[in-house]
Amino acid sequence: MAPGTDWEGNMHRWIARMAGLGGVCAVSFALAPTASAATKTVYAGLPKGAAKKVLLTLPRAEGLAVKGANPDANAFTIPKVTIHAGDSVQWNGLAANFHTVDLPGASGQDLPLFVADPAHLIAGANDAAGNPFWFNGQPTLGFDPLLFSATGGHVYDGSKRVDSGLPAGTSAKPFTVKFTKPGTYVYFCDVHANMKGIVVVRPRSATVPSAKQDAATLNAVLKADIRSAVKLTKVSIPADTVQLGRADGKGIEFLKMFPATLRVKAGTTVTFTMARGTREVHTAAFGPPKLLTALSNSLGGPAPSQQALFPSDSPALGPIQLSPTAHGNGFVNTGALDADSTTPNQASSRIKFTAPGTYKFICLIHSFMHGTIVVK
Ligand SMILES: [Cu+2]
Repeated sequence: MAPGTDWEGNMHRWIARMAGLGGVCAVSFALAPTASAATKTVYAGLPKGAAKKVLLTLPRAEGLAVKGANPDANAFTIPKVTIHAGDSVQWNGLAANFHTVDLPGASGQDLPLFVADPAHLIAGANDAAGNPFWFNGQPTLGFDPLLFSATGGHVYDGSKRVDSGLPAGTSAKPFTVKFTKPGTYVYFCDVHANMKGIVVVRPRSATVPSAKQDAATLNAVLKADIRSAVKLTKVSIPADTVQLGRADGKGIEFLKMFPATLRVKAGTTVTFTMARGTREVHTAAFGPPKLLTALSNSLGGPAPSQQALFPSDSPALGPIQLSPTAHGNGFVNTGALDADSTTPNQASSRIKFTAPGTYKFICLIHSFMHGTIVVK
């Protein structure tokens, strides 16, 4: 996700605060370098500098269609790195771009970002009209507590999980892991679905790419990213549809509503859909701006509002109905949407606009993503 994402900023601040309150001292690991041990760098997201600048100027170059699109890469750049046994990999950009490194050990599975807690069922969640929301009685959704600190240390042989945890503070240090045993190791980002990378560890006698070769690989990846972003500017959206962001399926994403303004006739059902292959989670939420801000802010803390994460109306009942008096104050929410088959979230949601008016909405996870439905 792009730096400046509200949710990420809030999470950073909150995790940093937790670390402070817990009295956890920062321990600096001085990995004693042996004579021949080397460290290679992998970027989580795009490296600072030239490539990022090109991506960030893309909307201007490609015209108004993607103005303010917040292009981003939910990918490890470079995706596959080859080292000698005994060498280390250093991941940069975890804090700046809000990613984790999860080397899953024998499990082979990454950790979920959200977990449902069946020991705590939702109770007392009412709308502005005083009516209970349909999701009362469901398990409470929250961030996976396993991700609030790093686990497993800084040495990996494929047997036991090593996880950076969520980055604490935007100045968090790079995460470095030493690989002791030859093998091919797949690792994940716990925040973004399908964001993964590979570390190939070769015996010391084998050859591995030189620094120059790695630099050429990085350059090629960045060029491909930019080509892909240019292609994404040309995607067209079906009628009566809002797409929450654009994605190439390989990590390049635009964080904007497409279109930002949609005009429909009263009685139209609009589909709010995630882009195919997106690694993000978004919502489309309508209602009083103060309420939406409060809901959005709650996602940066230890007790995310269930009203922010769940659909405002049971998906079993068909399209959500929106009028200025829905739920007492015009609130409706698609709830968390994603394109990840391993979560219970839907990839799209339908909202029927029954009364003329101008309806503004935001993504509660990325509150800089906003749009308007004008109903005639
Ligand atoms: Cu990520």
